[in-house]
Amino acid sequence: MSNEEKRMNENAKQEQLDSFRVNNDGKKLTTNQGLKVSEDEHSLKAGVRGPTLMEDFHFREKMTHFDHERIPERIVHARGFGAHGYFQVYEPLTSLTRAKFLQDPSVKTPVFVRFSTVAGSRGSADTVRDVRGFSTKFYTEEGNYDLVGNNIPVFFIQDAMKFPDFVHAVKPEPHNEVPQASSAHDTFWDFIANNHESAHMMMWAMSDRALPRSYRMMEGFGVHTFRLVNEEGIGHFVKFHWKPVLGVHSLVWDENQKVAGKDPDFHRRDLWDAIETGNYPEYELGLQIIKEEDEFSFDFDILDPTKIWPEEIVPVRRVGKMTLNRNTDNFFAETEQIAFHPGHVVPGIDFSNDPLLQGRLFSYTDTQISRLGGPNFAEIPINRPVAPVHNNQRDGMHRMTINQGPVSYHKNSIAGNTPSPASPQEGGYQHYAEKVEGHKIKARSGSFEDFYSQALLFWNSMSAPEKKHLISAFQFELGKVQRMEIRQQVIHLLMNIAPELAAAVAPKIGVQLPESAEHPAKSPVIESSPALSMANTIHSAKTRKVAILAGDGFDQHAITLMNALTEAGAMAEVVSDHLGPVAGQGGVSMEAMHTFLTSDSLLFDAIYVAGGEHSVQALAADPNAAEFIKEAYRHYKPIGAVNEGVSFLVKGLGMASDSAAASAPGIITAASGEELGSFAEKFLNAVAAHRFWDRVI
Ligand code: HDD
Repeated sequence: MSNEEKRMNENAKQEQLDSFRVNNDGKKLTTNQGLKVSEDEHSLKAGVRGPTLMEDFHFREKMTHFDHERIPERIVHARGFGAHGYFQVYEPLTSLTRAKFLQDPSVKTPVFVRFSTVAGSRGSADTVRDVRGFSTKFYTEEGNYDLVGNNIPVFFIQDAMKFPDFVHAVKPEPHNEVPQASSAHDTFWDFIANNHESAHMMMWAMSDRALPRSYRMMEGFGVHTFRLVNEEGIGHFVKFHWKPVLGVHSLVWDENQKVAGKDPDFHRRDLWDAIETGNYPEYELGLQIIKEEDEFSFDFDILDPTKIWPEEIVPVRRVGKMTLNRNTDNFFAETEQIAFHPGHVVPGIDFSNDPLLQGRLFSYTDTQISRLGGPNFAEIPINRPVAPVHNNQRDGMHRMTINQGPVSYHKNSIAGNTPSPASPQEGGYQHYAEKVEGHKIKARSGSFEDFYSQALLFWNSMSAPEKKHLISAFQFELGKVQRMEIRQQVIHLLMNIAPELAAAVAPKIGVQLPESAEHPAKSPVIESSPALSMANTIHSAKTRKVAILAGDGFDQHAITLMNALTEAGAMAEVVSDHLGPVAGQGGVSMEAMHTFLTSDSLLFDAIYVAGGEHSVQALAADPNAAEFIKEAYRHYKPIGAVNEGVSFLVKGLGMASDSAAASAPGIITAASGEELGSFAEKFLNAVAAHRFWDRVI
């Protein structure tokens, strides 16, 4: 198969990467020059106790390489995790776009996705309150297309000119580099207080959306308005969405903070494990489309990146699905070296005049040049398109290709004027011929000035528990702000959005509640948007992690439940007082992967306490076992127990009786034959419900 034919294939990218993959298993150790070395533990010395000799080229090479192993981390989104997969469109989108990868449902376009946090450094914890990056590189037959988005559909600022200011404010403060990966500090809130265009985004960032349960359970958004252009040159405004098949789910704040200590790699481990176990993460691609002639039909400016297009007004059409099915071979080579750029487009996808987007188009190449060490980063294996590359660019640091012949300029006669530009019919990219007129001016359109109404729409759309979480997020974050004036200013901002919210936060952070709002929010375009609330998402037990608490002597119901969980696609893992086989009644056995010391309730979605007198005695002997239940209860998670396990649960939670436990939300117990018969179904329903917010904590 020629290279040109290969690129049509779902595995085209993997086949290309194969030629760069190296496996050292069973091989002899060599230098970078291919020379076999006979010794790798001692430097060459003049006498065993004598000085090391300069001529030890192996030592010099090994040490020099080590000395230069680090590259600058990304200025934002430094911590991330990636995986390979593919994308398939459901039906041809010919009427909207000429992009080839959006035409043929039988074509699987290879992708690489990188998820990230924004503010923290490369070694920071996964579970912090932050926006998550959601970047996708489609290796299409027409070249790479990058959709560089976030898990929140709006942004903090409206013009890229302010991006360095915003990032300086949210990053650790420069004098002492504190705090790490957190917006709960003075400079961030000082920025918010003085830049009210952030109001809407700040509501999202304080909501549970900023605490995802898993990268597999987050939405993704292209944020900006882009353009789709069809074969006839007709354009439509578009917003891109990723909709996770498992629904959108979050952790609770207390859990989020503690997981950062118990397992700082929580999200990357979750994604890695899901792919390794064949539970491939899936996301549907959604499009919101606005016709060119309707550009001014809305009470928000469609170019403003701090605004959503409410889904109830502009519905999301699901047009395809992305599946992530392969982990990386090497984190650095793939996840760290991948370089995204919102300006990597293919014919049929174009830009809008969103001033944030336009500024991004400059920043991404610029940053890769210092991060990846020169202008040839597109030649790094993970960044190479599967489409062939032919141009007159030459030389520079780390050039990989060997371009033949004397011609490196256009126009030429030596090579018959090739490589030659392609006409649009031949696949050449043609910019959308938008007519623009205007005076040069450093200013912002008045149509971008409504900062509060969509922030209010977001507030109005939250369920009661989500509102409660938002209030405590503001109390926490502002509670960490040292300067009283900043806390006060933010309350003035909240008054503009929702006085009810301001009133709930002000007394807890020691500032005055103003009598009225300075700029009360206009009524939002619709009263509330159900699509914004996570209460309305998909609920499923699939891939949920259930801890089976059991010691030797557990009763056989645990096996029945494990089977039911596995059948429903949930993940059951045994936690015991010892690792290895745990012996149950009647000769059954389960394998404990964790002990109460090596694991924690925080790392599971639900808990089941097995029956069996000896088993329960073993649990009672370890105070950490009772902690499992208490913590799960405080985090609103489902807890199940059967037979003798019920009394362990009742005692652990300090409840008055078995019946009090059985009537508490999200607690499923069974002791009689009939109850045991229906337990698995009830417990699975509880696992699928995820959290029981009406529980009294
Ligand atoms: Fe950005 C990285 C998403 C605004 C400048 N950005 C970066 C990444 C994501 C986003 C997901 C990580 C890519 C990866 O995984 O490697 N950025 C966004 C979104 C924005 C946004 C959704 C607003 C809608 N960004 C934005 C602006 C600028 C930048 C306004 C500057 C003008 N972003 C960068 C950057 C980064 C970056 C400095 C750092 C590392 C990189 O590009 O490759 O160029």
